[in-house]
Amino acid sequence: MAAKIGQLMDEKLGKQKNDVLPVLKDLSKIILTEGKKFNVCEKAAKDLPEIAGNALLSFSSSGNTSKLRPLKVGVLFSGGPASGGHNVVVGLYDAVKEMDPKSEVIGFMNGPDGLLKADGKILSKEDIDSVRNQGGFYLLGTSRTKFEKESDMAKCSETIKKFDLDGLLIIGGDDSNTNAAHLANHLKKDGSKAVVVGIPKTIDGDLAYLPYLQTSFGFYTAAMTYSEMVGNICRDLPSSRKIWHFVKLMGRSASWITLETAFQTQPNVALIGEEIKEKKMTLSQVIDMVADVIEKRYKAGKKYGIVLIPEGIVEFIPEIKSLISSINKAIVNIGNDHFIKMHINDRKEKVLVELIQEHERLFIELPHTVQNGLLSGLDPHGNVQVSQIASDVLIMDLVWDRLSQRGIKLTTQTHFYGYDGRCGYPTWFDATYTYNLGRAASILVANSKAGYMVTVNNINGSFDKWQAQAIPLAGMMAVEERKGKDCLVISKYLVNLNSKAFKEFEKNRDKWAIEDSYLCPGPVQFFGPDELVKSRSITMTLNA
Ligand code: FBP
Repeated sequence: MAAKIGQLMDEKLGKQKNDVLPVLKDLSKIILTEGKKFNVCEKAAKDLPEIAGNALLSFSSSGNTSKLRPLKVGVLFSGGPASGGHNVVVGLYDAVKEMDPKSEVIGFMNGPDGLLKADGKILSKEDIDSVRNQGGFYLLGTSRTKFEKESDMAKCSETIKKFDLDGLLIIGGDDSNTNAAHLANHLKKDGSKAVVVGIPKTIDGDLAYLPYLQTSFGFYTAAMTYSEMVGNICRDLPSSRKIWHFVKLMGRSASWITLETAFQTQPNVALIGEEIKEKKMTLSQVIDMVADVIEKRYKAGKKYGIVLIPEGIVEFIPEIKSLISSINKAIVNIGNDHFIKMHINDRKEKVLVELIQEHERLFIELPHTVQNGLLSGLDPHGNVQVSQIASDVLIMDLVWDRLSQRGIKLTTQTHFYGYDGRCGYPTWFDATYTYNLGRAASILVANSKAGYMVTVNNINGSFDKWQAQAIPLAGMMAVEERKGKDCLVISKYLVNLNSKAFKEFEKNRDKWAIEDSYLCPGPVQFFGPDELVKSRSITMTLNA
């Protein structure tokens, strides 16, 4: 039988050595230097006193060699998978084994659950070799469990003691790194020798803290995977010339993925949730905006095109956000466990009774698939599951109705590119970024630095200019209202209308709307010329 490409790719990528930042090559020579002290908000100073005084750390080479001790480091994935996660573990493993072959990396199974249940295993060389440069989180699995109660913290401490850990890497997004900060503080207060290091992950791109953290890993690979699929549609459009495609792209809140995919493919319309919110646009205005572009193209003889819709759009449209919040409250009143066991018609009936008239009217006008999505129950954080809401169908149906009123009939199709893009082979950028994050994290553990997120900065520049850094987690935190309570969290990095990336999009979108300026980037590249292989996201590069 002919070789299977999947097997060849796994083998070839598994053998591919990762580029190492010059400063991280000889681990025995690295020194950490304290820089800027971060201002922490009042609540962070009060709730996280053990780590609130941390200053920015930069990595440099001292010239002198020091003896490194064997380390035991735990690692877990938290939240949605993102390409590059395995390479954090690989980078960590290679580094601690270089420090001392007796070092061990303990992987906790199924995310934070594994830490709570002390379900960890020592990772072998075979484990590591099997995931080098591979997408997904399948080595360990993941979950969205939070450490919310004091008893959770105590369980984590016990596990850490049981495995005699010097450190723990939490690979996650904003919520997981919020968890990491609290656990770091708890362990330090307890006098534990183990330090917690946060690793910035999420395909959504909403974990950044400029100028210190320019992007989370996984974002670029996901955006490029979606761009490949959108680009293929873009090639179909002027070929078959008959369909309007409505494509929903993942990204729970932020519209970064949609913006990046827009740069990569130049679609006719890309809706940006943050713009809709800032301009306080109603659902009807959003529908008009899309319908106007379609009508213009229709009059120019073009009955085809593509609209990109961020997954989180519904939460940016004020009246829908308010409806979601009422449904959220209604489900809490009914009891989520009871609610999800009910038949969909009964769920609808129960919820409608709880809604005010204005929300009831809006709900009834929504397409059935959207109604069902809104009634799919709450996620583990107690929120309506936005990814279950068919916002592509919502926009498509309403645009279709609006254009019918204008005498225009369309052929339409919806798509949801979500889980399809989270676990692809990492781009060179994500593979390299994460490998170096893992290596840099080992140095924080070796130096007992608690309460930091490790980053690599200047990543918009050439590889030799990249710089390893560690940012104080407490300094990244702010107070936000969550479920009616003031909580200390890492704020989401949303698309800012004054950012260079958004301005660039704004400058081009009218042209993309009418002309066929489509681009088709093709698959993620790992081998070939540097300008393809070593590419980075346009949004991150502009905003840097
Ligand atoms: P993280 O923020 O945990 O990285 O997850 C992001 C994401 O992929 C979103 O884009 C999406 O809305 C969500 O996860 C889906 O979550 P789940 O895997 O739990 O369905």
